[in-house]
Amino acid sequence: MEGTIKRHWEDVCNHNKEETKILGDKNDDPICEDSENKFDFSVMSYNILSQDLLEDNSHLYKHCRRPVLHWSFRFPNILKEIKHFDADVLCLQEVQEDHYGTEIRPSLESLGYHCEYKMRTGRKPDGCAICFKHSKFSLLSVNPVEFYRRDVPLLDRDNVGLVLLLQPKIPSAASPAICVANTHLLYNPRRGDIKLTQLAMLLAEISSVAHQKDGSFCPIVMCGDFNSVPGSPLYSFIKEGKLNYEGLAIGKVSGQEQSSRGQRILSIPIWPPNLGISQNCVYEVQQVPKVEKTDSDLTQTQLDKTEVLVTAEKLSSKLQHHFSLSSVYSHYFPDTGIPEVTTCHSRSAITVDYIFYSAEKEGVAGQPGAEVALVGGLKLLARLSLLTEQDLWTVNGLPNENNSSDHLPLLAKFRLEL
Ligand code: KL2
Repeated sequence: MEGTIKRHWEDVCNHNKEETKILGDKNDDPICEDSENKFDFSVMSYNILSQDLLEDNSHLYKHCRRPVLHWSFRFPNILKEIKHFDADVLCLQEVQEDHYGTEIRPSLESLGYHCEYKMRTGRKPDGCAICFKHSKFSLLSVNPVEFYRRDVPLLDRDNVGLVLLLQPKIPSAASPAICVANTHLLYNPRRGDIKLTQLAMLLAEISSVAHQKDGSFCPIVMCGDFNSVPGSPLYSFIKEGKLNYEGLAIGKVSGQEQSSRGQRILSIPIWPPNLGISQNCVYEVQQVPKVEKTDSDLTQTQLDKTEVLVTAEKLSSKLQHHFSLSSVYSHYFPDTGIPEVTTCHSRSAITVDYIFYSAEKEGVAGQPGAEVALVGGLKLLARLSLLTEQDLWTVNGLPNENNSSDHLPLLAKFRLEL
């Protein structure tokens, strides 16, 4: 027997730390001050380890007892975990298509989830799913993203993303929509150029989905396995909203591996103009207006947009995006400085999975004690604590008897103030 690992809900509001055994108490909502006009919801991000990928990369799982690696053993555990945590939104990665059709989707539907799925391209076995509780949201739009592009030689990998626009179900008040994105970026530690471009494509799609009439964005939750570690250039770009990649080796983008022997430097720009995505990670106005129209038919706005395309995209090594994203996790244990890990097998134990969210901005008005204006965004109420590599090796690493993926599920509770 391998024993169980303890994860507890960290109450981000009042820092009350309460230990609950894994698969322990169900109703352990954080005790934050109660607000009337609010919508609370929880999100899980979980790479469930596709069985085909497990078998293709079996050298990573030599530390495991054979029986714990069978899908017939793993799936009931994964389902039990999902059922226990009972999140309102699930962002799952490495969801194998055959298992999705026969077991995963039917099981989740019977738990009250609506499921959307985007399979990887190029005959890959798995994909990303976003599932949400019928009782909490209605579906406004489904927006799959394929990172493979026949017309862009750089983009020859089959990774995907999925972006949903969800409407909170609230009896009385009006609520903005919530944009939920899920992805599994390229693994290859040496190809940071591809990873950054995949990320830019996902951000562009999120921009177009989360865009509101007044020019602002609705609240965003962006989950996934980004195959990049905390503090890496790719991670910093997500959090800071900007990145100057001049002179950066492609193997340094994700921080998965130390060595960068003989590595190419990122080219400027990283992706070609025909991708149709600007250095600000938004879709470019594609078409210069048709020739049948005379110049006098063009509005000033159209001309301005064309102008922007020509002038603003000079060879710059700077990327930007328009969101202000925070990470649910802080990636290190505050008392010891030891790293949290989200994946652990015989070759590595690192953080590569994240839940990013648009944080509520606190616009403080003038003097101390003045009313704090809370605008847009989400408030993080709580998160399920992660573990150290050492914690995980005390239960024989991942997957083990009780934890049936080589990743841990990440969980957050959010509040939308209305
Ligand atoms: O790191 V992962 O596992 O997010 O948990 O994402 C990829 C890897 C996943 C999808 O491609 O398969 C795993 N060495 C180690 N792991 C690999 C390799 C490899 N060469 N190729 C794929 N994966």
